[in-house]
Amino acid sequence: MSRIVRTLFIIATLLLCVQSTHAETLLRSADVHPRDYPTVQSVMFMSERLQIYTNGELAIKVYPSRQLGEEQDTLLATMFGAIDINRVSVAALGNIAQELRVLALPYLFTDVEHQYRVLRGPIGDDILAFLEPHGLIGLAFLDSGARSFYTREKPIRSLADLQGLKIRVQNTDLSIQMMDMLGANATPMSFGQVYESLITGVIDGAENNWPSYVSTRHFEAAPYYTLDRHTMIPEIIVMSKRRWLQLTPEQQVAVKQAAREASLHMETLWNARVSSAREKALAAGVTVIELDNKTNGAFAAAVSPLYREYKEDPVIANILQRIHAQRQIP
Ligand code: BDP
Repeated sequence: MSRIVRTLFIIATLLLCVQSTHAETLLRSADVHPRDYPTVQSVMFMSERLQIYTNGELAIKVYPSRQLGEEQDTLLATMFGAIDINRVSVAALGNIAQELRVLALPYLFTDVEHQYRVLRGPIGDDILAFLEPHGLIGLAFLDSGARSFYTREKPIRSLADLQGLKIRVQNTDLSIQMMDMLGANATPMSFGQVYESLITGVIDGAENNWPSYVSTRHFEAAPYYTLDRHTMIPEIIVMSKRRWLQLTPEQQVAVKQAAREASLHMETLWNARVSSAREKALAAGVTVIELDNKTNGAFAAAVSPLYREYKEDPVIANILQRIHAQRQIP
């Protein structure tokens, strides 16, 4: 089924459901991850808070495991108003609101504290606001750790090892450009296709964080995990602006508050999941490779031209400058 047909199908199905249920109290939320994954658990937590704050007027039903489709498809449906809430990777949103690509730039954050200072403060709020002209309300960011490479046949210990490897990337221009600069052969595809592509050898590797690497069982097919941590692209909870405008001002406040609390709760869920995912992978015999400073430096240097290019956009240049100013605790 083509992407457009699939999206129209989702929209039609959901619009039918809207008529037959008490949709004003039940917000539908999409996620590609399974029920026990921290992002799904975090939106479920948001639902609990929301029910409390609205005296049961609003609740969220999460559809996990790509039940409503891949991220790009469900995002379109969210913009149309057929899906109310969506938890996606910020990378997927960079295709819709260009300004958000800034958060997908490699080696942007020095550590997770730097990322929290940016995302939980005024810079984060300004970035969320870029979504509104595109029919989406940015509610909150969620942890997603760092993305690193994993490969099927041989470990990546240096840039030389990466040359010419077919690496699955998220479907964005930025990730394709980044792989080109690193010398890999970028192969964009949706998240749901990666496992089979690894098993069949259509790709040599992919890149993701610990929890995704393990929950998708990619580690079974690609047992070499190189912790180069090239990006720290956060997750995000967005809401359809069409549905948002149907809420009362009090309900809007409650939705934002519940999302903010879900975002803080996610930190605990995330850290626990990173540890358990790592243990599971190690127990299964995954080889973990840490790069030395020199090799890390070579990776970062290879992708640094991206910054020159992105800084040509004055809006992105300004956000970048503000993000860099948060490297040290102000
Ligand atoms: C995971 C994100 C998910 C993305 C996926 C991907 O949580 O939203 O769809 O990466 O690589 O880390 O597509």
